Amino acid sequence: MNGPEHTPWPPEVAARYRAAGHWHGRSFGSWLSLLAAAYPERTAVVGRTGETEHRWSFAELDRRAHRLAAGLHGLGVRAGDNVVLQLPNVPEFLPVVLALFRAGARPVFALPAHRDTELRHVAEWSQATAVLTVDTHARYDHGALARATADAVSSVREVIVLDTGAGGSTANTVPLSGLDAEPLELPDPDPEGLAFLQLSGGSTGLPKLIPRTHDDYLYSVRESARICGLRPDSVYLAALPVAHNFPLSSPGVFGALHAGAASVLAPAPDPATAFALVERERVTVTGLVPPLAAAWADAAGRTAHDLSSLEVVLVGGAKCGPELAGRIGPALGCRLQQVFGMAEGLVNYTRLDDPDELVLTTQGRPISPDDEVRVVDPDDPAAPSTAEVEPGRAGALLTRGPYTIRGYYRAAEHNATTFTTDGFYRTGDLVRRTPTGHLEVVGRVKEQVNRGGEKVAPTEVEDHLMAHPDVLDAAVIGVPDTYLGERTCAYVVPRPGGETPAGSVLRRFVRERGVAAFKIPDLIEIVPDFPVTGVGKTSKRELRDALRARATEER
Ligand code: OOB
Repeated sequence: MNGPEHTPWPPEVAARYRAAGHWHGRSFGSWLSLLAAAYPERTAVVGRTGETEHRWSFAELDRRAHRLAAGLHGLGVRAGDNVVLQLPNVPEFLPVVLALFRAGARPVFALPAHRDTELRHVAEWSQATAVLTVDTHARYDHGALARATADAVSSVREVIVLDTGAGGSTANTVPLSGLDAEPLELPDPDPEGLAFLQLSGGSTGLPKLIPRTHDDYLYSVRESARICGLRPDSVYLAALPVAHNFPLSSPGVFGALHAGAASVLAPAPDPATAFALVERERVTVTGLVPPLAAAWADAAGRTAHDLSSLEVVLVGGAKCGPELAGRIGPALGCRLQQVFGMAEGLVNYTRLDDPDELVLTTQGRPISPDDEVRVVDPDDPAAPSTAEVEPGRAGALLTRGPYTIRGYYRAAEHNATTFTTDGFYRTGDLVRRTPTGHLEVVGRVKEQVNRGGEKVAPTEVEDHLMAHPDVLDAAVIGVPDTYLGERTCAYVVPRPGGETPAGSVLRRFVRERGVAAFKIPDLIEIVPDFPVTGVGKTSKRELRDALRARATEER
């Protein structure tokens, strides 16, 4: 853990973004005040907490965020504090996040799927002073998880729990409902300062923290709302876990707020749950990962629910190929918008008026005219950021711009390789650029498995497997999967002279170490050794290529 919290843009670049009108110099708190003044009576958020249905107007959301900010302040939460947030799709998510912004505290957006190792890691790395969570969600006791995190990480002083009536551990925790106090005048945070930390999908080890500022994120929110055609009478359905960058801001619940539109928080993204909400709330727009889009498209033909309000469905997080892309619009009676984004910044959208050819075959083009995109030779890691491959050829995508970070949070060493010296982020994605500036994602150079939008860092899973006493070595790779696009396969070399562990034993072992379920290997193959392709030590990349070739042969 070293290096600065946030690598600022060079002053002359920041001045350019301000002059161009990208950065407004406004914090999220003052943004909400403006929205509440502009749309006081309009519905901002609809959702369910346990058995209770909530429907809050912009004025009510603003009021709650003010009172909660004062309550958090009363508890000792201060400007500059990091607060690990683990909430499912409950309506409280929005007032909580906006209250933290108002208090100048920074939410660290954990996903509901994260477990002990991830929570402990992010709490430690961010030196969080509090964890804010839900009592029980999907039969898992998040109160107990938060308490265990606080016990393990000395910076964490408070555990705050939203009571949904689902039970679970609340010993030594503060009820969220108790943080309700008369609004205070709190100093407005610096718009160019840190607003929150997102978790990276990661390709090496545990997730990195992504520091986003008020100015940079609000720019991407405003432009996303515009590019996705949101209006005050739009209704956005947050089907995916709302703390993820896609349903948060692409255009997401923040984009909906910006447009004066309502956000409906779905407790689960399956067609049965979501279609009922689409019909009841007259949902106009939502965002889905490709496997869900496929499930929705399949289910649409059989449903009795009225989906006619749907206008736009965004699909992204993982590659949506032309075949699936072609099915979505006709099946759901809406326009498809592809989105290729990353929590580090850059977001690409196909535009609503793009020709079908581009919408079906590309993942969109950048939000901003000031997003700089370079497509470079992937085999030359030292390639200067200006040496680009020939037009139309695939290459590694580098980017910098008004809402793309210049460095991860306190990760100087990692930053030195993930960013070029002139500030470009190495996305690790392989893309081809069309003459129109649209990007087609054709692969990846980073060590990552994209499991239907959920990102798995192979080394993280390998480390868990190698902690087992009977495991000598492990290598995790992605193998093609018709539903998820890819799923994980762990190749495991047993320790000589020991027991050969069964796959089910290893899966349970990894689960019990406390990791998100999507990281538990889908397949486990026990192998006597790893194929060696050269002389001496096999590189990870060669190993993966050899295993992938073998997996393909065996299919
Ligand atoms: C989104 O964000 P992250 O941070 O979970 O993951 C980013 C990575 C990208 O670097 C790329 O490898 C992959 O996810 N990805 C796609 C994709 N969208 C994301 N790969 C192929 N096709 C796509 N359409 O996943 C994210 C953030 C904001 C909006 C949408 C997705």
